[in-house]
Amino acid sequence: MEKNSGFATRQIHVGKVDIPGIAPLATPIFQTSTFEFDSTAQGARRFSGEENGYIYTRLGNPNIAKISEKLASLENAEAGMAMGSGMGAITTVMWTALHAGDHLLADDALYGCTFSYFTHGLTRYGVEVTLVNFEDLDAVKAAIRPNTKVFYFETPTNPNLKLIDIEAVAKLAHENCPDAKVIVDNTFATPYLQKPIELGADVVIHSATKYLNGHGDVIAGMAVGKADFITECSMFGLKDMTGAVLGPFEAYLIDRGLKTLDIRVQKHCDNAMKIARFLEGHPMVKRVIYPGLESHPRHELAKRQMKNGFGGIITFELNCDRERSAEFVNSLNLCTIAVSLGDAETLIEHPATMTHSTYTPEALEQAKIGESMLRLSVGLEDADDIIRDLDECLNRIEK
Ligand code: LCS
Repeated sequence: MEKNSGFATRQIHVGKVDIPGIAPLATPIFQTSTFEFDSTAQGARRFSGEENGYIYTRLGNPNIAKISEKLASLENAEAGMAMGSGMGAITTVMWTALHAGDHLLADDALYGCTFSYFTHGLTRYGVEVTLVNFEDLDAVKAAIRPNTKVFYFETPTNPNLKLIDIEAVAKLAHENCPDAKVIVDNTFATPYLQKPIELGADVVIHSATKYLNGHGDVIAGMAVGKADFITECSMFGLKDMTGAVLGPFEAYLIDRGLKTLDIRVQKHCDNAMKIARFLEGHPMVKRVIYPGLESHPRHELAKRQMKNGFGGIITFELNCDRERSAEFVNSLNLCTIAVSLGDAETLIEHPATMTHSTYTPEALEQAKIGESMLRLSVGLEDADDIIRDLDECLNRIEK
């Protein structure tokens, strides 16, 4: 494969594992916990790093190495790694980047368990944590401390689809804190829509459970960045701190999912655009948040920062009380009530009582995560069928 191959070619071909004498098209699953050494001397050489080669699956495995190299290529990063969940990726990276006494500055709208890990977890180990609205660069600047070591945010944010200007935050962070890391959770956008490393971020994190795998059958996490830092995350953060290793079978499924990432995400975006417009025009809908709509407060940033489309997630609020809003959700047929996102099936959930139930009412208010917001992860079904389901159930509660 040529070095300058396009995205689609790379999502299929990067990281090919050669097995002399067999040459299978698909990479077999290396379902093994450990690897044989031909002698004690070879074992010692592998452990000391004198000789390359596999040792033990927590330290490396061909299926995991393949998807790590592939995602690094798709994100235009030097190196990548995979972990047993998105939370495993976040904890591994943060426990590598931060020490007691350091300060973490993060956006206030985060996936609920990330919020909980930062505010209840890291603070127990002497890390100072401040959450501010990263849309407001003056607020970010004012919150910087001499010990700020990590700037962390999602964009678009879960669940309220706030957009953070990656380039502007990275510039501000690096100018004011030269040794701090800018870490972006790119789960909602995927590298097909947005490449934070090209915009100045140091590390990109994914819940690979979502679009990267795309089929709702795997829990996984990934991270990419500079080779030195990813090696430290791998050989200290993952190996010694979290042990959040990904299984070879899960890595195989992610490799398979990645082969169709661009066409899946494109269809999620096309469907979401149609559905967002439908919702915006329905009298029972009070507000629709979707980066592709002109009504999104940062639509211009979305056009600049996200390529090919605006993602598959729509957040909306209805013109009714919580009880009728729940009635609407409960009556849906095609749309399934479930957390997670980025799957072939359209999923709907209520963030305030589900994915973001870790937030206090005050923190929800600060992060502008409305108690009545519904989050729709638009699937790959026919957009007209999803719209029909939403329309029938909206009309039913309107009466
Ligand atoms: N980052 C983001 C932006 C997420 O949405 C999630 C999970 C994670 C990290 C953690 O990844 P995991 O450990 O689950 O692989 N988000 C979920 C959600 O919104 N619904 O269910 C899970």
